[in-house]
Order: sequence, then C-alpha cells, then structure tokens
Amino acid sequence: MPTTSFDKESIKASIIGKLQRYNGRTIQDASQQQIYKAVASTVRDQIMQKYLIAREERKATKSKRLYYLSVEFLMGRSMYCNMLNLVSTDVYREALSELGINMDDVLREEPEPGLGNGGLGRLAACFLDSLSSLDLPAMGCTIRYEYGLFRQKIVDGQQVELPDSWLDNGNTWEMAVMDDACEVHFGGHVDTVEEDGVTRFIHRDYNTVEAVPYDMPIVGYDTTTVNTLRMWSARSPKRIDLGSFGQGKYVQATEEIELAEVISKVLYPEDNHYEGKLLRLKQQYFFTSATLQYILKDFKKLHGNNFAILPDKVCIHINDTHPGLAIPEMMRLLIDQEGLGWDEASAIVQKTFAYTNHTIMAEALEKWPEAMVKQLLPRVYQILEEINRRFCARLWNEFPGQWERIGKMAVISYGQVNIANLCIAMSFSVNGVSQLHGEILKEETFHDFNLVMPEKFSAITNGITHRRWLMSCNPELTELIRSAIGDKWIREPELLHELKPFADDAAFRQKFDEIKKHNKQRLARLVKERQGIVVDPAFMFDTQSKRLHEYKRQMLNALHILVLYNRIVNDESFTMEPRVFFFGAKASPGYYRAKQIIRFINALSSLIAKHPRARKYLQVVFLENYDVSTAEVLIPASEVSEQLSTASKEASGTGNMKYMMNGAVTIGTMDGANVEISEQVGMDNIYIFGMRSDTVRDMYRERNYNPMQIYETNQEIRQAMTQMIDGTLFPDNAAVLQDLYHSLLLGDYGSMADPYFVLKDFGSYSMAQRRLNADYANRDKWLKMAVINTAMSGVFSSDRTIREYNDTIWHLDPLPRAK
Ligand code: 26Q
Repeated sequence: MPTTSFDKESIKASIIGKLQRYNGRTIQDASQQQIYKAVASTVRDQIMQKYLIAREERKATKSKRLYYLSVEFLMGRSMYCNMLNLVSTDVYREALSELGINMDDVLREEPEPGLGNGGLGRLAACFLDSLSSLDLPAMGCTIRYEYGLFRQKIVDGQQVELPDSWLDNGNTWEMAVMDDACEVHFGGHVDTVEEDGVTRFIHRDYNTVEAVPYDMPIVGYDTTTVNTLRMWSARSPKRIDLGSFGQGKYVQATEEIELAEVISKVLYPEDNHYEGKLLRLKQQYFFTSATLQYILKDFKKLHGNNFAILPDKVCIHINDTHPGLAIPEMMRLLIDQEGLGWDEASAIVQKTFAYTNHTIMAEALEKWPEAMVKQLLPRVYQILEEINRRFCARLWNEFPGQWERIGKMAVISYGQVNIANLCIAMSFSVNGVSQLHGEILKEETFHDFNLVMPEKFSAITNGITHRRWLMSCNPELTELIRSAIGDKWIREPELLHELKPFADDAAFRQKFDEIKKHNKQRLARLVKERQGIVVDPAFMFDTQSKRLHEYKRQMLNALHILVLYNRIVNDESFTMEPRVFFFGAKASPGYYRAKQIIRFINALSSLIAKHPRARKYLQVVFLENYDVSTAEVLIPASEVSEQLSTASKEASGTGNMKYMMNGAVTIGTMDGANVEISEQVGMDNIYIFGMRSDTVRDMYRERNYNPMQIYETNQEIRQAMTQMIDGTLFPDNAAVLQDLYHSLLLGDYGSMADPYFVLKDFGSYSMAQRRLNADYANRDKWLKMAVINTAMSGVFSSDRTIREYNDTIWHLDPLPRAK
C-alpha cells in the first residue's frame, strides 16, 4: 500500500480550507465543480511535493532521459489514478464521505482530456504510467489541443459531432512553463552565405509562432518518480496592439493571431488514415521543433556542449511517423545553431532516434507533397534533400541499377517526402507492436529495408497499464485477486498467473461471477442514465468497442446479429442465451462508409426492439461517445470481447488486452496481439475463427475473391444482405445502405468487392459464435475460462512492454527511490 504523510484528517482540513480560500464557500454551498477543484488540488499538492524532489534528483544524477514524442496522448481522467498512485483511494473515499461528499460524483466532474483518437494515443498514455511506476526518467511530448477528439451524439441513428472543449473550466493538472517557451519558424527562404570559408544557411522572412509548454506531472505507483507530459500550445508573438485599432489594422492583427493559434486548436479526428493537410504538417513541425529546442537546451544545461555524449543522455522515441520531422529538425539545430558538421550531427542523430510503426494500412502511411514541405519548411527541406542524397547513394551500393527499388525506399521520390522511410533510414531501431505485425513489417511493408539493415528491426508486443485497466476500473476484482494471491502481482503483474489454480475453485468462481454481475449492474445504470436505455444484467454482455473502421469489421458482428434475428423470427423453436451486443465507436467525420455502418447498427437495434420474441433474446446498444471513461465502465462489465479485424490488418490492438484482464473471453481472428492472447490462454479459452494472415495475403495476390459466390450459396447471408436494402431496416428510405451493400458485393469505382473479407469469414465466425453460445450456458465452464483469461493477462501489462523497450532500445537507468 502506498504510504504518505497525507492522512484522512489533513485531507479533510485541506479541502475545507481550499473551498474557503478560493471560493469563499463551505462544503454545503459549494457547487460540484468547486468541490472537484478543491479535492483535485489537494491531490495536486501532494504531487507537487514529489515533483520538486524528483526535479532535484534529476539535476543531481544527470541520468539519461527518454523523450516520447506522440501527436496523441489519450490520458483519460487523472484524479482517481493519481489518488491510487499517491495514497490509497480508500483514505480519500473515507475523508470525503466524512465530509458528506460522494467520491464517485466528484470523480465524474473531471473533464476527460481526449487528446487522442484511439489505440496509438492510449498506448502512449499507458506507457507514461508504466515509465513512472518503473522509475524510468521520461518526458512525453505532444500538442496541447484546445479541442480534443469530438464528442459523439447519436441523433436519429446517425453520428453527430460536437466540439470537445475540455479546457473550459481550466485544467488542474497542468502548469505553464514560460521559461521554456520558444519560437517556431514557418515559410520564408534560406540564404547561403560564406563566412571565413564556412557555408552558413540563414533562414529569413519567416513567420513566427510561439510555443508555450504546459506540463502535467505523471506520478508512478507508490514511488517517488514523477515524470512529465509536456503539451505545447501555439501562440502568436503579436499581442493585440490597441494603437493599431484606430489605424484599421486591428482586424489584420487579429487575423494573424488566429493564424498562429489555430495550430494547436484541434486534434485531427482521422485514425489510421492519412490526408496531406497543410495544417496537420504545421502541427507536426510545431511540436517537434519546440520539443527538440527544449531537449538541446536541457542537455546543454546539464552537460554543456559535449554533443558527442548526447546519445548516452537522450533517447527520442517517435510514436509512429507523425513526429518524424524531429529528425531533420535535430540535424538543423546541431548544424545551424550549434555549429556541428554534417557527419558529426548525422552520427549523433542516428544513435538517438528510435521509431515504432503502428499500422500496415497503406492509406495511413504519411507522404507529404514535396512542394508543400519545401514552401513551409525551406531549411528542413534542404536537410531532407541531403539526407536523401546520401541515403540513396548508400542504397545504390546495395542495389546497383535498381532504380525502382531505390525509389521506393528513398526519403524523397516521385514528388513526395516519405516520412516512414526517413524514420527507418535515420533511427537505430524500428519496431512493430506485436509478433505478427513485426513479421509483416519485415517480410512485406519494409521488406527491402530489412535486407539492408536487419539489425534495426524488432517487435515488442504492446501492453496496457494494469493500474488503470484493472485496479482503478475494477476495484472489486482487484480485492478478490488480493485475497487469493496477495499483493506481489501489483509490482510484478506476470504473477497474476498464480490465479490460474483458482479457476478450479468453485467458491472463487462464484465470487468472480458476483463481481461481474456488479459490474454489469453498474454499466446498466450508466446506460440508463446516459441514454435512457434499459438493459437486463441477466443477459450475456458482449462488446465490440474501438474506432469504427472497415478493417475492424464491425460489419461482421452486425451482419451476424441480423442473422440471429432471422433465426429467431423464422424459427419458433430457436432459442439462444439472451445477449446484449454493445458497440462503442466513433467514426471519422469524413468517413462516409463508417458512418453508414453506425446507421446500420442503430437500425438493427430498433428492428430488434420492435419484435416481441427477438427482444427476449437480443438487444443492441450503441453507446454514445465512447471514450476512456466509458471504457472504464464498459470493459469490466463485458463477458465477450469481439476482436474481428481481417487478419494482418490490426497491428496489435490493446482493447483486446483490457477485456481479457477483466475476465472477458475473446472471440477473434489470428490478428495482432490476439495471437499472443491465444498463446497465453490456450485455444480452449478463446474463440478463434477466420482466415489466417498468410491466407489473406494470398487472396489479395490472387485477386480472384468473389463474395457474390458466397452470397449465392449461403441463404442466411443472402437474406441478411437483402434486408440491408429492401426496407426491412429503413422502411422510409430503403436506399440508405446502398453504398455499403455494394461495397460488400460488387465493389465500386473499380475497387475490389468486400476488401476485408466479411462474407468470406462469416461462416467461420458464425460457427465460433455457436460454440460460444453453448459454452456460456455451462456456467462452470464459462467461469473457468473467464478466470484463466484474467490469470494469464499479466504479460500484457505495459510494465512488461516498457521493460522490454528499456532493455533492448532505451537503456535508461531507474532513478533511485528517495526516502
Ligand atoms: C496520420 C497523418 C495524418 C492524419 C492522421 C494520421 C493518423 C492518426 C492516427 C494515422 C494513424 C493514427 C492512429 C493509429 C493507431 O491508433 N494505430 C493503432 O495503434 C495501436 C497501438 O500500437 C495498435 O494497437 C492498433 O492495432 C493500431 O491500429
């Protein structure tokens, strides 16, 4: 149990004092928001005490620090996890209850910083939690978006997007660090001048944007280490000049200010999809340039100008390609600002950067138009050209005369800057996020790179922090585990496997089941409160929650539900275990087909609700606005975890791990980390179906897949498909899903039909579902599976992932623990 000098009485006194001083209120007449702020700032006070010590410690030890650069950090709420890490949540709960305050109400007041789309951003957040908990010195670096991912509402079965203004009431966890504010330059041109025989490059006539950092302390579990998430905010160097008001220049000045500040205004809502937008490029350069300037400034403060040791003191991790411009930016600063030569700078850079790839989806790989980069970042562009020239010369030696191959590997070719190629060429490590993904990177996506530089490639399977995704979101299960196997697993999560024998302990299973029931009731309350929908906790809870994307195949799930509906309606003797299917998914606002899938799911929900017999067995609930906080209620309540991506497409998945840890059984394909999950639990404790990744690859190569054949021979599929467009789902407008229907059967505009093999895998999925349904009816069997899933989930703790990253890539020394 974490220890602290902050006991119950001092917490109480502190809360009362803060309300008095800041708001002039007593607890009785303070608003919920004021109470939240007061409670949060008592937590913050304790963090600050530690933060101070941690900073001193860093100055003294001068140890190597990791900078984890990511355009997304999907942090979720902080207060509960901070309490958990600092003291015990129980002390707070008691203190609040003695003040007549319900802690859960207070926790709900915290706005959730949704500074991420999905998996990649949430992974970054889990990594920060583990880094601090393992005492590894690190700083996360990102953009302080004024608006995070949009809030989703469902209106008439369709997604509507609303802005997420999470900063409206201020952010208790951050502080501006004005000393570290710096300038970022865009546009202009570069002059080359000779000075004493040395060529210098001078950037002129640029536009300046000011970067202001806001730091958020990241506390580890029961440790003195406090790391930082640094969020850069864009500001115009121009202040509104009242003098210009009268001269009519006021509007112009305001426009200029807006142009600068728009850079950190909003998070792009595309997930696994790239669009070459100028503002997005500005965002990426903005935060990487500010970060690199800070890294060098901090390095010089601690180590002077001895840049040769920089790779021993700094490691920069690039979370996917989005922060890739950090590479030429570091070259620029070392050469233009610090006066190093190219070779020296390049050697340092290549020992400092590491890159993780998170997707093999071709449409997500970043390629920027050369002209855009040249105009926006003229000096960086020159550096990219030189990197490219040297890299292509090296490739020419490896593959003489093979222009096409070199063109594909080049940093600049065919009028585009290829950021993934840049990252591979200039990093010392390139890694995938699961075994299978790592293999695909080596064998396919980056095949030619692997021939030339095989030593760079590795795969480290993703993980999730068990502190948030078990201890914080499922306190009852945490207690049950404690009572069975003690506390050691909290620091060494792999020890959760000691729980395995308890799968055969009837009394333990009973308690496990009770807890699941409580969590189902908690979810039922949330659904009732938020959406007015009544769900029966006696039903099986089956969930698919993740971004909406064709490759994730929410369609497979939805079509199967429609088939179940038909079985019930067509055959009076048909029965099944009653089941609620929950969906949680945001669609990128411009992704038409994804939005149609949301319409399909919602129409399905109404269709079932209208049929008296169908609704005895089936219910479909589309949860609005799926975010981290919703996941924290949804996942502990789920019994079935749907992980249906077309094999080879999901790099890892991390939701799959969260469900498993909370005792849900997976039905899924051999894709991403499902492969490792199946290895951990064994094939008897997971429902695997569908084509394997190599078969999928062959099917793409052979180009002879014809879903129409399946449609013609499989009556159940034919009926369900027909219902998509015959008015069954949309009586008033049968054509709503026309495009979706066509994409599955015919393909459009010359593209392949059913490119993610929904129809192809349907039969196998449906069979797996039959087995699952039968097993669920056997309570003992089912609960054993559930317990084994939790017991074997320890390796998916991000602590294991971070240890692997550290042992093989970062080589950071843990900070000593202060007394
Ligand atoms: C790129 C350029 C321009 C605009 C947007 C983007 C962009 C934004 C987000 C590209 C990709 C993403 C997000 C990718 C992502 O979340 N990938 C997921 O990463 C997880 C963590 O490794 C994996 O578990 C998932 O399998 C993978 O899909």
